[in-house]
Amino acid sequence: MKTILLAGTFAAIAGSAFAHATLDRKEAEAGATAKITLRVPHGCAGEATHTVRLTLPDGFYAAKPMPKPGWELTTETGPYAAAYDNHGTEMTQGLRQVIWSGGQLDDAWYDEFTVRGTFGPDIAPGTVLYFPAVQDCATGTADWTDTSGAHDVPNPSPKLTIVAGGAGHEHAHGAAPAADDHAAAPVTAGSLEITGGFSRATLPNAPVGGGFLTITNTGSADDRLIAATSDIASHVEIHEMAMEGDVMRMRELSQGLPVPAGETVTLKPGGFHLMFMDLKTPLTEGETVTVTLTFETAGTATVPLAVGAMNAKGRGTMDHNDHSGHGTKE
Ligand SMILES: [Cu+2]
Repeated sequence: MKTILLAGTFAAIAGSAFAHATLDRKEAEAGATAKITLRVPHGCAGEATHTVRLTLPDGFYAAKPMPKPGWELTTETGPYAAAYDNHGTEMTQGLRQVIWSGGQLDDAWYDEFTVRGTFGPDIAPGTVLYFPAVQDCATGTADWTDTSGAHDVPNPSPKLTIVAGGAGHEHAHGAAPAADDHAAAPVTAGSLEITGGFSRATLPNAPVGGGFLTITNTGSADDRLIAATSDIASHVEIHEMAMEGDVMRMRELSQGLPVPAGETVTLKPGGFHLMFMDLKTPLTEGETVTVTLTFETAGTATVPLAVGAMNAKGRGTMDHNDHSGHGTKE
């Protein structure tokens, strides 16, 4: 996968009698996870700012605000206009507004307010995303909420322009690349057979990744996946997707994942999955990583995961190739 370069062209702000509140970046890559920082250059007509409210646009998801010493952080969440796929998890809602309050930012001072999030992979290059902001002062406000895009309005909203992503998400619906045949062979542990292991490429600064595979219990006793470890992550969790109200969310299976006798359990995007927490290194398409699974009865099994595209739906060799020489027979 190509290296992601966040194309930051930090052009000088066009001259204006009073500096506006702006973002520190003019552009962001579709599909990239990045920080956006609101720059607050002055107060409300001379007054000190005690509250800063920043509204996040559709297209900027899985966002997290950065707390600031001396300011109380509150947030508002709400539905997204469209759902996002977050390492196999469907995200339909999230952070929509961040409020830093209780501060004291003198008119003569300058400060920055930061949120980190991901830009939707399917946003067309050239799309402008607006991050409207309002400063509250003792008696007045400074509002930066005009999203018309017009020049010379007194209160332009902070904004940035989406540029094409470099992560190759456009080969969206492909499967993981064909890894070497050895990696595609099933791994066995006791009466368990594990096949089709794959993962998905991540952006360079992604905190988590997903792992997917199929476990078949050919025996006559139930078993249970109780733990997983990997060199690529500080720890690995076993997750499921579940509906909470009408929102699909992931949660950890604290009791592990049952693998009943004679049945096949599939870990796949949108369903059960392994979650690599605190990734130590980005996952790169075409590489193979390993995860060691621990089962209650069968013991441990170390399974290769072929890293596919960021939205790979399966392992290439399992989905498309007729591997008559390799498969469940070995
Ligand atoms: Cu998860």
